[in-house]
Amino acid sequence: MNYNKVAERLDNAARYGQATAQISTEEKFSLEEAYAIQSISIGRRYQRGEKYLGLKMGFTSKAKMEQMGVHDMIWGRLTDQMKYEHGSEIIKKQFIHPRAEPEIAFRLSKDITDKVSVSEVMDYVDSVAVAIEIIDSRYLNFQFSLEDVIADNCSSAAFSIGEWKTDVDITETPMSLVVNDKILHKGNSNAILGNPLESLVAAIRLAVDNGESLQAGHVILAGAATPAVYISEGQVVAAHASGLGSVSLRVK
Ligand code: OOG
Ligand code: MG
Repeated sequence: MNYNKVAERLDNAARYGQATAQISTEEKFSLEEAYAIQSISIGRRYQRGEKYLGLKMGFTSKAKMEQMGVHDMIWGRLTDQMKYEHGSEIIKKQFIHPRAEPEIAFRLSKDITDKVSVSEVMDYVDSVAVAIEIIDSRYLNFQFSLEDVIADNCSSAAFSIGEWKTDVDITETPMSLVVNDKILHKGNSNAILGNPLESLVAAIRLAVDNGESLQAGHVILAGAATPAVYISEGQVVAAHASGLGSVSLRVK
C-alpha cells in the first residue's frame, strides 16, 4: 500500500469536503498501517501551518461503538484549524456530512512523558470542560472499518470547548446533546469506559507509546457519551454537562 497516496486522498477529502470511497474495500491494511497513514495525513496539515493541540479518543462508550458498528478504542489528533469558539458559526458546506456529539475535555497542567494511573492522572490536569465534537467521516455514507476510520484521523473535523473549570468531579456527570433547545440524547460521563479518567489514562498511554507529545495546555477529548446526530443549517447545536455548563455552535 502506498501510504502517502492514501494520506493525500484522505487529507484532500477533508480539505475540500468531498467524500471518498473506503480504503479497506480496495485493499486490506492493518491497524498499524492505519495509524501510519493518519500520521502522514496530519503531517500534511502541519505542513500547511496547522498546529497540534492535543488528542481525541473515539469509541470509548458503548453508545458510540454500537452506532458505528466498530468495537475498539481509537485515537486521533486535534489541530487549531478544528477549534471553534463557543457560540461561533460553523459552515456546514465546508464539511461532508457532519455530526455532533457531546464530550468531556481535559486540559493538561504539565508535560507528560510517562504513563500515569487513574489515581494520579488528575495531578496532570488543570481544568475540565464540556465540549462538542463535530465528526465528519471522509468516507461515503459515513461507513468505515476500524482501519479506515483510524487512517481518517478518527473522523475529526471540528470541536468547541465550554468554559474551563477546576475542581469539578466529572466521573459521573449527566450529559446531553441539545439541538435548537431540544434534548436529542441524554447520557452520563460514566458511559465513557466507566469513568472518563480511564479514557484520559488510555490517551496518555497511547501518546507515550507512539511518541506523540503531550504538553501543558494540550487538550484531550475523552470520547462521546451518547450517539452522534447529523447537523443541518440553521440549527444551534449544544452539549451540556452538569457542573460544567454548556457549549454551543450555530450551524450555517
Ligand atoms: C469516529 C469518531 C469516534 C467518539 O467520540 O467516539 C468519536 C466516528 O464515529 O466517526 O469521536
Ligand atoms: Mg468524539
